[in-house]
Amino acid sequence: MDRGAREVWEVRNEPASMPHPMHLHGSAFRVLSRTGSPDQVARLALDDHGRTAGDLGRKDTVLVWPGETVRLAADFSHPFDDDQRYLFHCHILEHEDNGMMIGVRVRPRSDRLS
Ligand SMILES: [Cu+2]
Repeated sequence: MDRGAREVWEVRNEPASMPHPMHLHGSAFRVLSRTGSPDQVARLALDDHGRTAGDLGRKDTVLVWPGETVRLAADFSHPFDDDQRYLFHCHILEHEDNGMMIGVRVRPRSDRLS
């Protein structure tokens, strides 16, 4: 993607799973919604989007509970004039080491290269 991108990511956790603390290196996001939450999380919701108090504000980590879908607004608009790679991964080391990690490449905006 190009620098300046603002994306919505949807992170889903299987119902028969465990909570995964999903972390984005080097940038931040906002939690837009949390659906499919287990009862103990759903009853903490503060709004119609299922968000809890811990979801408010800029975040670099979000806990995704079993059965949940969490939508994130990721923002890569901060200035940087070269390629930059960001990692998004589960913060549980065994999960990260077994593949719960992706890299996102952000290129300089093409209109700034000339
Ligand atoms: Cu995990």
